Amino acid sequence: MPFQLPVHRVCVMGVLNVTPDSFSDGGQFTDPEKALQHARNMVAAGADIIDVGGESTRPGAEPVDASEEIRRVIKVVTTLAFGGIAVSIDTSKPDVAKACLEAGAVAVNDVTALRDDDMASVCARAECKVCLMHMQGEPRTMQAAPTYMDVVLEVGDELVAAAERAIARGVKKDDIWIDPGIGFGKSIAHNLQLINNLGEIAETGYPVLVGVSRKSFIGKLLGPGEDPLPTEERLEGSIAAQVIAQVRGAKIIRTHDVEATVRSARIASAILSHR
Ligand code: HH2
Repeated sequence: MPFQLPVHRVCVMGVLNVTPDSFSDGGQFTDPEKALQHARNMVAAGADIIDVGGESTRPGAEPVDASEEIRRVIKVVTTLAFGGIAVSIDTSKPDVAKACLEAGAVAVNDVTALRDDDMASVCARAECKVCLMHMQGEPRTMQAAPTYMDVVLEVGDELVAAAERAIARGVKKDDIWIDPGIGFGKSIAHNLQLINNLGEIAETGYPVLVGVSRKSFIGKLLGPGEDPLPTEERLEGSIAAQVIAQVRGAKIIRTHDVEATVRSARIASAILSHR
């Protein structure tokens, strides 16, 4: 069954990292049974789709090869998909995407916006949803000195160009989501500008996905002092950022904290529906 976004509310994407080193939940779900239980809990709390990741993208993370990434994710993807849960695979590697789509995943979430040429044909063949995320540089070095003349304009233009490249390679326009890539080659000010001006990116017509959950700009803004607030204390900050993103037109919210996200999104929607 092709995955469809809900019509009258935002779509909530629950994050499931089966990695040893993800920035906020690394090592918690490397045991497939624990991962499956966590995914089921997120669905029970209202997640529409589960984003399974087998390689951390945090700055400085060790890259893994495709066979190790497949080994990490495949049992979880297969079991969830077989159980009727919509699964997205968070990968930049065509072999990983292909294995997971064959196992029943309905979406590919690529933080490199299909930089690898083979990704587009894998996605086109599967007719899955494809999330194209913006990143300046690559994870190892992206936070060194992110530079833009006009971050909102440049990110929007580059995402539209990535979407057009994907369409030229056979991906259907209706299957594309775009994502400004909060924290991926962005300073704190860039992140804040992107969230506050998300409407300009939403105007492109592609559904916009936003991932702010527990990200470092929230920790740094909340301090105390020079020390960032730890990841497990970033819920309120994440919700504030998500609600602004929703008000500005985000259609999909990627989150580690599904229940709080679903509840806050419902209240935001209720308010927004009373002009
Ligand atoms: N953020 C992360 C990973 N994948 N995909 C999209 N589309 N948008 C995002 O903002 C995004 C993403 C980073 O978060 P997480 O998966 O929790 O961490 P890690 O990359 O360390 O596994």
